[in-house]
Amino acid sequence: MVVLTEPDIDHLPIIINSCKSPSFFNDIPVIDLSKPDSKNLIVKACEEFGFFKVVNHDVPMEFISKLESEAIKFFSSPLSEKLKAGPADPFGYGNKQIGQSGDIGWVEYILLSTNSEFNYQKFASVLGVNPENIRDVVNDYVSAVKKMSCEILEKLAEGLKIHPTNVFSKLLMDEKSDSVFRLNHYPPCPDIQELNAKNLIGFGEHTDPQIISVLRSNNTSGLQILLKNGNWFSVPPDQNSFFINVGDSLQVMTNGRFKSVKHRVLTNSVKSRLSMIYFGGPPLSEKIAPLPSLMEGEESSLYKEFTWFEYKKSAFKSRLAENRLTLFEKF
Ligand code: GA4
Repeated sequence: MVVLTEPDIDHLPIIINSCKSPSFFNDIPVIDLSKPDSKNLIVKACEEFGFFKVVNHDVPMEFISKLESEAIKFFSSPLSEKLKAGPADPFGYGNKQIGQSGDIGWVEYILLSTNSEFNYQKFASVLGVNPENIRDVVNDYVSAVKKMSCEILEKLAEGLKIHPTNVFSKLLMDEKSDSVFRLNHYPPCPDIQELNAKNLIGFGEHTDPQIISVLRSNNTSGLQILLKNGNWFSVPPDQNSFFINVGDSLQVMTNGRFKSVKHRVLTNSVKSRLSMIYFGGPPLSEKIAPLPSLMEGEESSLYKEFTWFEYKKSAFKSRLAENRLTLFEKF
């Protein structure tokens, strides 16, 4: 797929040299959603890594493949057409520019709000189809992934012995849930070989601001996570499974017991990577604070009180790599 504008390598401060290739993270927790012990394993994975892989999910393969083929068609369109679906401010088509504060990466994407019709018109006009067609394809996928996310969050609450168990999932189920959906395409960048480098930053290191993120990608590697020991590890790709991240909001709601995981994506010189990510967020007016039922004894909240609207407003002004929660920490 020929898609991005010419790489302006000299201006990409983002080359990662081949000597430092991180190892594959082979001990990634794998949660089989059909197993009764999954609730405890989810809690353990969130405590240890803020990250895990889910198998035996009920998301129909048909929804995944339909969305993937529409995404491939979209990203294969001429750049001049794709740009008509932009700029991403924050929703729409974006090319190399991430967010509004000057971050760049070797990536093109579509960012959609899960409850706005306007998105689909932009997307559909590039594909030359009716907005309803594309909306149905996205909705089928997002609804199934949202259902799975709620199942995971309910198991999580059960594992934490919190009642009622819909304390997290109700935020995603709320009709005002402020959730986002993103399609990322990382085209190969052959030019980096000339520079003796193997990889380029596709999407720079960051944590996700929401409660939970659910990622599915094709079989191209690139995703890396930062472990507590300070080392980056590559996540082996698996197109039949989902990868789950703890977001900043879940970190706060568990008073830091779970940590939102830092992650990034590297682009290579040969294979293109396509990922679809659902970011489950609360309604804008929701107060984000540690759950009283999770506070033990004299434990006090590590965070000042804030609403999701306040957090999101400050997050969207920040640089990608920033620790966005610092502003809201008490100590
Ligand atoms: C990271 C998670 C989601 O992709 C996203 C991103 C958002 C954007 O692409 O506009 C942000 C980033 C993300 C966090 C900091 C700000 C906002 C880019 C950026 C520099 C859609 C989100 O919700 O936050």
